[in-house]
Amino acid sequence: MNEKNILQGYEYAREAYAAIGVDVEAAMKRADAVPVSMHCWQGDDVIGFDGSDSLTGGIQTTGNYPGRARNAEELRADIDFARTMIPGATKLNLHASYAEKNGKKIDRDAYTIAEFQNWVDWAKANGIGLDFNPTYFAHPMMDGDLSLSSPKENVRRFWIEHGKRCREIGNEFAKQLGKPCAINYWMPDGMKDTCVGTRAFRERMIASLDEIFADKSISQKDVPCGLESKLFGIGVESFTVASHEFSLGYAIKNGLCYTLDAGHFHPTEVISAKMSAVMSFVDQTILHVSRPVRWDSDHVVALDDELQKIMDEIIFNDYQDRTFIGLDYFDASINRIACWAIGMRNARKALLNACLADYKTMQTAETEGDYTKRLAMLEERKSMPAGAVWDYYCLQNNIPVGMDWYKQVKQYEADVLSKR
Ligand code: RNT
Ligand code: ZN
Repeated sequence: MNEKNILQGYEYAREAYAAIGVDVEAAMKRADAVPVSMHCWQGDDVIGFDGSDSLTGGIQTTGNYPGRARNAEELRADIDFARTMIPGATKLNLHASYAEKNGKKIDRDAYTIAEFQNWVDWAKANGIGLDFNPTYFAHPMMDGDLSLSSPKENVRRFWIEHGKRCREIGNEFAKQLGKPCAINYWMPDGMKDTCVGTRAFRERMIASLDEIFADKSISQKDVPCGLESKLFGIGVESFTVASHEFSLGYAIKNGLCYTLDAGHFHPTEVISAKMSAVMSFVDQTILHVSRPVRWDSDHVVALDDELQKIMDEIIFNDYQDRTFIGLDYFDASINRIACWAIGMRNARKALLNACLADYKTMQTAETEGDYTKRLAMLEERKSMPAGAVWDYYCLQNNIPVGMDWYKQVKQYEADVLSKR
């Protein structure tokens, strides 16, 4: 689209929003400042670089589109390129399995900042913060799909040490980058078939977590840690140790964050409906914005009603300083860099659209019991020219408008990805 048309569209949009009392410049500024954490694992099908060649833990990447990043250099180059198509405050969400061991014989229970220093240097050069995740899957020390709750003492010990190392590493990230490092603890622990000793698994999980979070010299302010719940995984269908009630309960009791993943509930449940309930009892939440299609399929985040509702909940309730927004999906059936561009742009579009809503007037109508006005405003909002504001916002930030980014992805595919 040419610049003249974008500017004309923006003029019209600015006036249309001004007519309903919305300051478009202020909305763009507010949306722009909210960080969205981009998940590194979309770029290589969640394989990582610390020795595994397949995925376990009940999660699955499907598809075999060419061009997967095979090492940290390739992944960083792909992320650099993806970021040229994504406006706004961005963080990178790293998994411990993306350690660079440089030939050193070292395992996950002993990782230090040294294995991640390249990532920190890269983040520093790009002026962005890092978030982090211990990797409790795809490793020979997993006891099937059990880690922190395994009946085997040596298995638990290994993974407890891993959990501790990750807090230490996250603390270093925060120190070196001057930005908090949110760490998400997700353990796939569970059973394919009926568990008859559920209490023991949960007690072992609690004891392990207690050890991991015992060191209070690492502050929840610099290194906010969260527990992610899950309903079930592939091959882990009947029992999940860190279920919703378990993870939320542990988080509340121990002053941790709770992590809501959009794909980790029954198909008719949505996390947008849970956010203010959870926020009533925890200081902060981590979000894994994903798109479950019939199951926890981790499809690329689309600009659908639920994504909009998630962002509305954050903005309308003023939760942006208490919510760590991250994306979590992995699609290997289409261009992986396009997956990042599409999902991240959608998250940012929904954020911008939330900031463009005249929600204060709607809230007043609601308080006054004028539900007719509330619905009328909600519906009129859907055909407001938010797209024209988005295009202008991208233009201003030197980010491709419309399908322009796709041409660049195809070029990168021809020049870089096809040669892998
Ligand atoms: C799995 C969880 C978890 C992972 C990532 C890779 O169901 O959602 O967050 O997707 O940690
Ligand atoms: Zn998740």
